[in-house]
Amino acid sequence: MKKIVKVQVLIYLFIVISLFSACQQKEVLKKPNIIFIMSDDHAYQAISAYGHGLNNTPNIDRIGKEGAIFTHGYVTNSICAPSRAVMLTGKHSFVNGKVDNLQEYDWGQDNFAKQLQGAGYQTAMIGKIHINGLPQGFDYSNVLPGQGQYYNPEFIENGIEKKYHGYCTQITTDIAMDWLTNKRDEDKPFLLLYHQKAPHRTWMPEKKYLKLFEDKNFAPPANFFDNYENRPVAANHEMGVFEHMDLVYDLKMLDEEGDIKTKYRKNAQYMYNRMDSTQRRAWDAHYKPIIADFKSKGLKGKDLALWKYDRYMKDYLSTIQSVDDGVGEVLDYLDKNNLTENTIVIYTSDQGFYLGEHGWFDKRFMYEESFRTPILMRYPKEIEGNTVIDKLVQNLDFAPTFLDYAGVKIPNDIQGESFRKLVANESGEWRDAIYYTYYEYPGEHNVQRHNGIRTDRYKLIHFYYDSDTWELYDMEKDPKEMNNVYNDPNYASVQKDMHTKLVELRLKYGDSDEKDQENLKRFLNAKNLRH
Ligand code: SGN
Ligand code: CA
Repeated sequence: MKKIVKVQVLIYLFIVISLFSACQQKEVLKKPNIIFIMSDDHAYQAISAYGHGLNNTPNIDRIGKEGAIFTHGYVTNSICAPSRAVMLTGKHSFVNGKVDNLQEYDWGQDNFAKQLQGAGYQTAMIGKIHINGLPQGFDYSNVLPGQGQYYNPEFIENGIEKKYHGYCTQITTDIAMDWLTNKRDEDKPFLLLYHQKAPHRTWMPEKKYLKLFEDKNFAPPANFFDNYENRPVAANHEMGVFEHMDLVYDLKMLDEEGDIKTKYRKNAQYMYNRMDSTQRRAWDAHYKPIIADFKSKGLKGKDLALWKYDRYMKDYLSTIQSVDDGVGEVLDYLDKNNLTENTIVIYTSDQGFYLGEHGWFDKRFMYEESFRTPILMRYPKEIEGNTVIDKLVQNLDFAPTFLDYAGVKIPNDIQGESFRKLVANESGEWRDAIYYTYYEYPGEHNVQRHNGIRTDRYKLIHFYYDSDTWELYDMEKDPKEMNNVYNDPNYASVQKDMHTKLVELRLKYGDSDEKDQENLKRFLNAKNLRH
């Protein structure tokens, strides 16, 4: 008798435990999946949902239409690897240590993927990460080494290098689709980082889009011929479409005769040589007539500047079309597999980019076009279609936002804030200013070290190192930042308030001149090691 009771109790216990773990399993499964799409150097001006009229990106736009679009999304440090480190850790560069593209990133530190893994998520990192070492926090990784290549790229799959044949953007999408279709564990919520190399320099289009913009003529923005009055640091740039964009390397004028001799011709030849004969045939069929036409014209001065701008836009925007196609494939997959409802999809870039504003390409400066970054987000369960978020959000906020949705406690040392309440249209407090730092100087494109803050209305920038220059902009009256009012007596009180806020934010985030000196030393060391 006693024995029977014992067995009954055991069976009862077994049932309770099984039910409990089944419930837990269900709870875990209810957690939203997350697809975090990031491209490299994708200017918000080149997403049709932002309304600049340059191109059409129906799939990226769809994310915002069925969810939210952020009009004031910013980075904390407008350069690739640091931006990714901020995104992973939710901490400013001077806290996570990856202050520039050169220094090593410590994968041993915490990141949101590790946290989600711990909470039962299956995690994958696919595409460009631009951080050395095996990505940690991911069950599967297949990433480009460094900047990666547009044609026939190498990838590192779980630590092992492989060469792929084809076009990088499509390959990255194929790997992501393969992971979703064949490697995904349907009993777990998932986190997928699907990160494109495009539209990074040197903007090499996919065969099918080589001619996409050939009938269009792109006129540059109104401040293309900026004279940098009152902005001496900006005047020292090395990122001019006219002065610094390489005809052969950037603009594909690799003539067979070798008449066009430029600084980076060799690099262009290397990238051309990577293509197979079929790829080269398509490439040549497109560019050879353009090269011949260009050589026959002998353009100079303003005409040459306008020609360069037009070619830049044609190539840059073509590479984006392939990125948009990939987004479409992923969204379709979610629809077909009944995953749309429970999956958060974010589209963003590692920073913004200049499309001729101030005469530039590249990024780095705290001026709006590179400080700002596109953010679109869909999560049908909590976000209504066509939501517009105009609050100041930063890439610092991704990590805590994802943890918030996954029901994971946000660690106290994370510096960003979850924007879940913003997109759910809930009222409540939100920050009124954001902090920015940039360090990579002396370096490519010659952008001085600087930091600063932005509020809704104003922006204060401090350039330091071998200059000590302050700039203040009234973003309402001067959205293109052409008029530095730092010394304008009418802005004396604004200037004072902004200084106070800058001190407050530096204190809040733990930045200081001492930290800066340390970072400078480490940067110069890393630079020496490279040379
Ligand atoms: C490369 C580019 C630069 C670019 C940096 C950083 N030159 O060095 O134009 O600013 O990357 O870009 S290139 O000759 O290699 O194309 S980042 O996105 O990786 O930060
Ligand atoms: Ca970038």
